[in-house]
Amino acid sequence: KTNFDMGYSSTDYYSFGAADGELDYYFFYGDTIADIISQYTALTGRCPLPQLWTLGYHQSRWGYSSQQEVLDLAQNFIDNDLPCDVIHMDIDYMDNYKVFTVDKNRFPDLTALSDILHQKGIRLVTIIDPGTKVENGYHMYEEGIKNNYFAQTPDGEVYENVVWPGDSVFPDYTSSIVRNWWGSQTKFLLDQGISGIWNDMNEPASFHGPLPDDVVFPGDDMPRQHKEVHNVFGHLMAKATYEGLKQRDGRRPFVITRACYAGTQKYSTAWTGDNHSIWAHLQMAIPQLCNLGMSGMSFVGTDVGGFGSDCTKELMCRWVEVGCFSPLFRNHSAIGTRYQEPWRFDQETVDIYRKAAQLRYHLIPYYYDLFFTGEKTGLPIMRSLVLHYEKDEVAKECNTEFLAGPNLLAAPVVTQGDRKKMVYLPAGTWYDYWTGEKISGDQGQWILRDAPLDTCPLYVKAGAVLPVWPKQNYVGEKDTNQVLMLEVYPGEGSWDHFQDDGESFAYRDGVYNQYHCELKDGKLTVSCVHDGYEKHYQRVQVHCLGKTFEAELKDGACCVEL
Ligand code: MIG
Repeated sequence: KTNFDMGYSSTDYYSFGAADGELDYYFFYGDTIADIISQYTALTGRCPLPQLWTLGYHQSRWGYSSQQEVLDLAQNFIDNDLPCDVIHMDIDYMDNYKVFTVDKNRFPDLTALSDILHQKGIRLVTIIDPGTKVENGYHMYEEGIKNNYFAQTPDGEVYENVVWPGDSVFPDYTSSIVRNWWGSQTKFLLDQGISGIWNDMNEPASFHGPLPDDVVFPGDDMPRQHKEVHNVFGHLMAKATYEGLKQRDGRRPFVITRACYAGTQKYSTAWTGDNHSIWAHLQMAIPQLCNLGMSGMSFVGTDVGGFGSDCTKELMCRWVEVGCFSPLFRNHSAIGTRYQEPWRFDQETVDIYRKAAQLRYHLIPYYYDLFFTGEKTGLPIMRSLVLHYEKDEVAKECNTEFLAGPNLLAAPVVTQGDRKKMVYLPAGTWYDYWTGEKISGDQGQWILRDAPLDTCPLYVKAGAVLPVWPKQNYVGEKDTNQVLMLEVYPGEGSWDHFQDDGESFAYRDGVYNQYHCELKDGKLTVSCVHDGYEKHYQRVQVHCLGKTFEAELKDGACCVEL
């Protein structure tokens, strides 16, 4: 049990401590915030490159509860010309909330469902909770009981609490044997075409009060009490899931978890849990996600639109304008609340939603590059201004805007009723993404920008080279390996763009191409500095403030005069 007192008892000092046992201290020294993040993630691990499709749009709700409902949902995205890569299935797909089972009445043929969706470019992710139903004849319960896989009372009985399935037991993920067993269950879902796993309730949550401190996790002959295990329970469940998927599927696993700890970035993405459809929670999303990023968790998102309470049209539009920049882009809402698919509001909402989602798909190659380099540096995708402008006093306090990588600055409206936004631009030259207007300043400056409901003010740094995609409604809809599309903003700068198969671990053995782009003296040069992947771009298409330039790539290189 740990406590942090950050200026509560006194503004003169911070303190932290833990009950029982000794603390291990690690000190990081560096000149910049980026240095410190790099060192911290060298110790705790870095977010691995995800599969490309995971950067697309995810639609979720508790609870889509029949095969037909999921099919209709997918069709609505297609009919509304809205991009979508993933549909998440919440607890209602399970038979009586029993993990690694499917309710045959509601989902008579999950394999057929995922096949049909795959043809439309849509994948399924299913939820899994740790709480395992107490029921004789249920394979998870029986195997776990036979092998002592569950947490115990101090007297050595199996510990029970109540969660969704009713009386439930809790797997001991501190044991490598239990993690392997749990991981092996992913086969059941993979065999039915499931593309990723969503881990929920892994604090662990329980309905009849929290697990007592003295519940025992036997481990690999290393019994520990709940009070010692609690903080890493979700982390270890994510690890079990990641490794299970990796062994069986081979591709880069997609896991999303609610509970995590230092280092969970190695195994899983995370969402920020049960927020509400209120403006305060949209406002909070920005510092929350930026702080997670600074703590090594790069691949994170909020429930877009808010989980609890009823979302309004205006809030939905503003939330998607933040969500489209968050690394994990998922709309999710709770049972009993207003439905939150964009067409549940009105046509204007659908159009605004489409604009934001299309922008996201446009920028996926830029995001993918950020993940590619992030695996080496530990730097997050979504960044507080202070990460790049440390000496800027306004940047230190700025929670109403954020950077996506080093070159994009998003200043979304997060206040009800506002149709203008006070935007802070740090020193330097910026371009308005929507109008191309150039704004320069030797010092940071505040500007007032019109921000009608369909517009998230967005700025690009001078010298930026942004790799982009043509319009796609799902990742892989078009062949994007022929033409390298770049959006370029006058100035000096460079960018490294990566091309690989977007799903396997082969990039770790050098199976990727790296194109170094250099922008200087009105010229853009592109050169392939690592040639390891069989597909190569044939041409480069450069967009620069309304003008388009095309060039052939010869031996992976070209030079474009702008
Ligand atoms: O007790 O699975 O945070 O995303 O929809 C609620 C149902 C359990 C909590 C998760 C939420 C999910 C819900 N779960």
